[in-house]
Amino acid sequence: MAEWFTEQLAIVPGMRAQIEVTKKLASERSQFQKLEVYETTSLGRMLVLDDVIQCTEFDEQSYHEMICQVPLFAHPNPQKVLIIGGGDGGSVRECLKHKSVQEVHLCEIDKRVVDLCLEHIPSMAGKVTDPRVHCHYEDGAAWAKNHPDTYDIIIVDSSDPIGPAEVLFQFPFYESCRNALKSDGILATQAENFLLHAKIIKELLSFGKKLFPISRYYYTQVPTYPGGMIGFTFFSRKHAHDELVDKRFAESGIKAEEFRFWSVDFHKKAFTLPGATMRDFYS
Ligand code: SPM
Repeated sequence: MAEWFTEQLAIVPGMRAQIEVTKKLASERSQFQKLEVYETTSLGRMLVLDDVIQCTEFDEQSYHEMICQVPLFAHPNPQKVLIIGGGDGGSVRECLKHKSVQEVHLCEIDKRVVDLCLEHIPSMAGKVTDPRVHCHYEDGAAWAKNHPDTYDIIIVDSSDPIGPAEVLFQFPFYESCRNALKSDGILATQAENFLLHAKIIKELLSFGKKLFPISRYYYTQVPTYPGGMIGFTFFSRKHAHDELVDKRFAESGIKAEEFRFWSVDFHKKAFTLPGATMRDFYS
């Protein structure tokens, strides 16, 4: 019998979202957080961590394609990628679309996220067992700090800045990520909703400005997140987001049909924000 899952927005008091669910496929508490997987009425399977919707099969591609493909197509030759968080495997799947990528290091603090998603949402997690993927069940902040000058791309595929992910929204972590990148490396991070969380985003952009020559914010639509959209920081040591994308896509051998959301055009336009937000973030 159908029931409603409700997400109460911790950082926006008085706002909530509801999704109708038909079955609870998994529910447990790990050392780090509460984990749940649901079958929904019309949005496929859904992963929920600490009562916050992380992804549904309906629109997870929008989030994962955009957090991964934008830095990957902005880089001249991405070979070694670090994903911090991302235990659901959606970002791993996206990185492996690139033949140039030789190694993906998935640093997820909670192994149970990976296990549950492999079992219940294989459309998203199935590529985690690929031989190019190396799983490290460790603290991502410590991992970045201990691996200087190592990665072409770092993707911080985190939950919200409450609970285990809080440290991933603080300056020392961004400094470690900058140092863990090679000299032309790119960092993309989950960076919330530009209308609901402008204060958090401005703080992240201020970290970026101190550490990187290129510091930008872009976004995409995810209807199943309260607010309907989510954004990302794009911090680059050398190349701008739109400098190489046409050439890189043309030469990648990847077909446009492999993406539901990402395209060269969408990549470029995702950085365009409303006028007031542009002034607020960049002036
Ligand atoms: N691999 C997918 C992980 C998704 N992580 C981001 C989840 C953000 C959910 N909340 C967004 C809106 C409320 N702050």
